[in-house]
Amino acid sequence: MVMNDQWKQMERQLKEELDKKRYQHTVGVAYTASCLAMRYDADLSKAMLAGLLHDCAKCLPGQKQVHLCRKHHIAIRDVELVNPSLLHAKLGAFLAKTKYGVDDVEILHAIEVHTTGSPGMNLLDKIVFVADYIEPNREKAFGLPEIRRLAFADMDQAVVRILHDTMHYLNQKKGAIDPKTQETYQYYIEQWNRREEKEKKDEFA
Ligand code: DGI
Ligand code: FE
Ligand code: FE
Repeated sequence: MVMNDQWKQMERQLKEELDKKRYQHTVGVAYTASCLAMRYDADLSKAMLAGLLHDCAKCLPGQKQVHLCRKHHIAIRDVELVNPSLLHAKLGAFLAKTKYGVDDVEILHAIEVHTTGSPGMNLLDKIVFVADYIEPNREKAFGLPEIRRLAFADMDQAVVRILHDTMHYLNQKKGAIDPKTQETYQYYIEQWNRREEKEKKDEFA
């Protein structure tokens, strides 16, 4: 399905829904996700589509996002009420399904968890999560060149690094940390430590 008429129609619609920078970011994430899918043998079409739609709710004003979630019975947690920008991930998954006609549950899930991540992310989730952070139009995040290289060398290490840097950024900014972000971070740090221990053990075995 890569780049067929449905794709072009989605691009047109997104161009109207998003501001120019966000649209460019969105296309950047789609292509970066496709590169990661090539590298890690994931489904190319799914990665591109999830990347293209991941921020489809991002440019709606916060209060509108809250309103739409309530209207469609999408649960809002306290931290999301204080930071409605966190809502664009789950609202994005809802719009991807209802407005853009995507019914693939894996794509919808990757969109839903793209901001906080989630413990036990599958490959597609990780691809979108990482592509969102490293796509070529992103410039501000610290240490990007290294994370970009890492993303294509060792996906799990890139995930840990992104979560670590995001936590650091949120702590410095004194932004409310979503318990889900914290939980994801904890999960991947523990997984990483286990992997390192095992590698050490194997080395001396
Ligand atoms: O939508 P994008 O800007 O492309 O990227 P995103 O959906 O990952 O959102 C990025 C922002 O979300 C970034 O500034 C970090 C922030 N974020 C991630 N986890 C949390 C968070 N913000 C708050 N307040 N709390 C979190 O736990
Ligand atoms: Fe986003
Ligand atoms: Fe994004």
